[in-house]
Amino acid sequence: MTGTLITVAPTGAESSKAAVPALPVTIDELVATAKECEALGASIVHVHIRDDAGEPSLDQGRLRATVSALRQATDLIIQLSSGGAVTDPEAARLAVLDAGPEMASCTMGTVNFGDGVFMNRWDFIVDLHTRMQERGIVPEYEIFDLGQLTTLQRLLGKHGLPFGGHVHVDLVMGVPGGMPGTAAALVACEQAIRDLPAGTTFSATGIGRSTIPVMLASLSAGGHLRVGMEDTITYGKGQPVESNMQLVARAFGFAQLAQRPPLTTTEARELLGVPA
Ligand code: KMH
Ligand code: ZN
Repeated sequence: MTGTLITVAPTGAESSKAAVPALPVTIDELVATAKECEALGASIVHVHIRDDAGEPSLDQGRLRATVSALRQATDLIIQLSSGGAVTDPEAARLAVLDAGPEMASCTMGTVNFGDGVFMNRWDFIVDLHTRMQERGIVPEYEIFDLGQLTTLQRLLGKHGLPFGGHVHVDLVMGVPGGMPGTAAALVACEQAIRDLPAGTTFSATGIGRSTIPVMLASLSAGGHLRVGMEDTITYGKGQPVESNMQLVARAFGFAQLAQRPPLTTTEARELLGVPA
């Protein structure tokens, strides 16, 4: 087994700064967080941005400024979210690719998302995948439910491999409306991933209290880790997360225990087919 890819997802689109004061929402906060998480073993940063009021945003100028600031300050692989918030229109989500990230997320289907609906029509998925192929952006295929792996198989069969040729998926488990964050569900996904192109890799994240079971199951099954305050704002019972660094440090410790130490950013680029 290889070492462990650690992705940090520091902000997301769901929590408010008022409710979670430690959430990084400004560019300066995001860059400071990214630098510290890189030093602790993260190799990818999954980015959602906020506006001046701290609300989720897909503003093109701010996306570009964020990519540039992260690139200057870190060697992390910059992965922009094309998922945004459940209220974001498709055109704005497609335009995220114009900001020039190395990677972007690409969700494989519609899913109930708490009280909302995270819409991902087939034609929209094809559009995202094709534009990423054309622009040299490596996708991370986001999987919220088992059947979305079948959709990915169909996508690759009809529209070809992603830029770089390597397929990497992220299992987002425990969203109310999606698959549960359990070892059993993770193993079912790992079995289905065997039907994808040889060498396909996966990472996994468990929302809320499923974060630890999913981390342990993923490491055991040969998968990688995504952690961060996008997914987890409670460190343990009655204990709010203090910072993204606290979550990356825990993931680092688990990876060491599993004898799969974190990959460097250079190793992560090699694994994922992201140009240096
Ligand atoms: N915020 C969710 C609605 C992604 O980043 O691509 C979608 C999401 C997935 O977080
Ligand atoms: Zn996201």
